[in-house]
Order: sequence, then C-alpha cells, then structure tokens
Amino acid sequence: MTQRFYITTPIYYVNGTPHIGHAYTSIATDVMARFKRLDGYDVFFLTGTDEHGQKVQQAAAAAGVDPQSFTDRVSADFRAMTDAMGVAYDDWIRTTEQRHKVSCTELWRRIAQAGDIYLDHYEGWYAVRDEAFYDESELTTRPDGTKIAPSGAPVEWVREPSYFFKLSAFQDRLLKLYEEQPDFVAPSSRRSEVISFVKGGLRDLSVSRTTFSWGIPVPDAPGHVMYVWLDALNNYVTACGFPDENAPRWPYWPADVHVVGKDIIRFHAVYWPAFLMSAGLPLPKRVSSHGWWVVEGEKMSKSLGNVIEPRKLVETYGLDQIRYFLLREKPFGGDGSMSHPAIVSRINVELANDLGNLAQRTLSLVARNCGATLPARGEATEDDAALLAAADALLAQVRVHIDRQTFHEALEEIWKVIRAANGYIDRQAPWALNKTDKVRMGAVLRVLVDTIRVVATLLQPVMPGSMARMLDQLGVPADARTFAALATRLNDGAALPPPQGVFPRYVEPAA
Ligand code: ME8
Repeated sequence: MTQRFYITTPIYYVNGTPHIGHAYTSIATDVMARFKRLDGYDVFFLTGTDEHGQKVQQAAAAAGVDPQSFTDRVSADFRAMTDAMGVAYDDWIRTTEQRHKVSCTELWRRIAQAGDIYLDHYEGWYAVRDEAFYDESELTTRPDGTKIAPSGAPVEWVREPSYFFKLSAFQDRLLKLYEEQPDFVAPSSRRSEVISFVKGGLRDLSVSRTTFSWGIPVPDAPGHVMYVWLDALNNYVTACGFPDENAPRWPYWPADVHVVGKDIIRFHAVYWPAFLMSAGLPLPKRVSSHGWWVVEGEKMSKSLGNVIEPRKLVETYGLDQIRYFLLREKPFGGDGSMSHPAIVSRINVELANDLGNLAQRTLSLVARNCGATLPARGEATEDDAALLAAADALLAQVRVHIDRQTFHEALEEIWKVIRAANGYIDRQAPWALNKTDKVRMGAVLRVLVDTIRVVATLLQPVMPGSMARMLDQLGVPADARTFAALATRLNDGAALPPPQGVFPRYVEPAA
C-alpha cells in the first residue's frame, strides 16, 4: 500500500496583505510535498487562512467592512498569492467554513468531557497582534512605561470571564512526548527552548473570550467565543474530516509535519499536543520551525515600507528563481537577509552559469554532433564512473535532507554534482573529441545527459516549471520523472528536441 504523508503550513491571519514570509513557509512546504509525491507517497498538503479573532475583527472594522466580507476578500488574495508561488496544495481551509465550526465544537466537547475545561476569570496581559496571553515576567517595559511582548507587540490588560484549559496538568505528558519523540520539535535548538518553557511550569490557558464576538461560539456558553488559537490549530484535523472518523481523509491524521515559523512554535509544540491528548486524538509526528527573513538586514514592517510582496519579486526575477533563492540562501531553521545582489548572484552564478550553461553546452553538442539523438554510453572510464556514482548517490542524500527540512544542504549536495559535471565537461572537452573520437564524444555527452537528468529530476520540487522544460530537452518522457524512474536508463538513439536556455541571466534594466 502507498504510504501516506500529511503536511501542513500555518493558516495565515487575514488581517493584511500576504508578504514574503508567508510565501516562504508555503513554498518550503510545497517543496516537501512535491518531493514526497515524486518519491511515491500519497500526499495530503493543507494550507489556508485563519479568519477569526480580535485582530481580524479590528482589521475589518478599520477597513469599514463586515468581518465576513473582509475575510472573504483577504483569504482570496492569500489564495491567489499562494497559487502565483506555484504552491500545489490539496486543500485550502478557511476557519469560517461550516466544516470547521462542526469540528471545533466537537473538539471542545471532548476536552470538556475529559474534565479539562473550567470557568473562571482571566486577568492579565494580552497582545492582539500575536493573539497571545503573556505573563508579566515575559514582558519588557519601554522608556515611556508601556509594556511589550517578546515579539515587540504591544500588550493590553484584559479582565473578562473565561473558560480555562487545564494546561498545567499536561506538563509531565508533554515532557515525556519530547523525550520519547526527539524529532517532535525541529530544529534541536527550538526543542531545547520548548522543553525549558514546559519545565518552567505551565499555567492553565484561557480558551474563550467574551469581549468580542468574531469567533466560534463555545457550546452551551452564550457570550463566549473560542480563543482563536484553539480554533486555528484545530484546522489540521478539520481538513481530515474530524469528527467523522470514516471521512476519506481521516487516515491522513496524524500529520507527518507541521511546518511553522519560529514565532508560533509554542502554540504547535505545547498547546496543540496538549489539546489533542485531552481529546484522545493521535499526536502529529513533527513540528518543524524555520527562521526569519529580514530585508537588507532590517525587519520587514509596514512603517519602514520594506514589506516584500511576493508576486512583485516573482515579476522581477522569475518564479523558480525566487523559489530556489528562498531555499538556498539561508538554513531553514536560521534567519536570513534578502537583498537584490544576493538574489542576482544566486540566479547568475548558480542557475544561469553552473546549471543552465552545463545543460546548454551538453545539449547543443548533442544537437550539433550526434544528430539530435541520445548517444549511447561507452565503456566507463574512471572519470565517467566517478561522476555517475556521485549522481546515483544523490537521491539517498537529498532524501535525508528533505526529511530533516535541511533544504539548503539538499541543494548544496545537488550543486556538488553540478560542479563536478562542469569539471568533467572541461576535462573531457567533448567539443574537441568531435574531430578525433566521435564514439568517445558520444559516451562523454551521455554521461553528462544522465547526470543532468538526475539533477533535474531531483530539482523538480524546488523549480517545477524550469525542470519540466529541462527534462523535455533531455528527452525524459513525462511518465519517467519520478524518483523510482531514475533506475531505468533512457533509450539510446531517442530523438531530442532543439535545446533552449532554461535560466536567462538577470540583467539590470537600463536606467
Ligand atoms: O501566526 N520570515 O498567522 P500569521 C519568515 N494565524 N516567515 C514569516 C515571516 C518572516 N519575516 N513573517 C511571517 C499566524 N512568516 C497564525 C497561525 S496556525 C494554526 C495559525 C510566516 O499570518 C511564518 O510561517 O501571523 C509564521 O509562522 C507565519 O508566517 C505567521 O503567519
């Protein structure tokens, strides 16, 4: 039976326009989903929008629109952005959908039935921007006396009747989870943070709000809407059909990977498993968090006017170029800075030069000197065997990196082979062999074609459009582009289409 693989992005707040941070998370998740599909898995990839809560209600009011029309509009914009990034999700969830209300209501009932919910008053700090409660000890005081959360968000003092979730009762079970499943939180630096947060003691969590109404009603509790994070996290089971355990998608639960930014690790690695434990549902296998993008060294913010619209970036540099840059430029778990020179350098050096030129040089020689048909391999020399062995070993190496979400290392492994192939073509100089030894020239070109085929096949998840074009030019049939198909050699003598450059150099527009 095909193995299932369920992967998710966070669902994004619909309080503003999508920016490059959102696009980054979704593209990284898409790369993993595409990789797993090509590797033979039955993949379910979920993304969507988080539409309730005070922050969204305030944004709608500021726009002078009712919250539902506002969320309809912003969710559609997020979806258009996601599509424009080439993100191939299987379902787009919106928390204002009926299926999600049904699912949240049932989750609440189960947690309440387990005895983990009680009514009290919340009195403390709340940051609307983060939709999070903070302990006094977590805040810093500005020179003007106002307090801010660790994220920089302003906080306000809130006092209201509220239902509480007995989070404090889950400390030992959570610590056991991190102990028994060391891969539950990634990278390991984040795991240590989560463990020390939980070891520091957990307070019960306020899980309903009564000072506004834009949320899912708490069952049998007029005036209470569910805390937006309880509502939002539950999207991951809603999409599998919860509470209908006979739903066609229920077998995908538990998720294999929740991909999240480092800002929301606590919600995913502490609150979410505790809710699930209480409700008696299986736990996700991994929460993988990534670092932050800043722009030219500065945090993106509306006031600085440096918020990057992903669709503009794609217009300027090209879609696959941006997807490649985002995954290559910084380690997934770490932070990175985006700048024009850095993007141009990745495009011109690595894509246009290293990979584009290699394919172009190889394929134009095949077109010119081999009658545009695929030459046969010859008796392998040591140099041939070394390059082919490096190409053959690549899938296993890349698979390990993708499973750990170390995307930049996966790309570095692939680039080692590309650089080796460039060294090989220069040493073997097939253009010169055309006059002296046509058979050997064909054999050299075939080693190169076979190597580029492996590279292009493995790069499909990152650059789907460009690699489809490269594989067309290599004469790889559309049904022979899976990883399993790499085990079957291409047919000698197959006709190849005329080669065309896949990666144009980025040239500065005339001033
Ligand atoms: O937190 N660099 O939604 P959100 C990299 N609705 N990634 C960034 C980024 C940056 N500068 N800025 C944002 C929420 N992100 C909740 C999630 S899930 C059940 C509910 C990405 O719209 C990153 O993935 O604030 C971060 O976790 C997410 O956007 C936050 O999106």
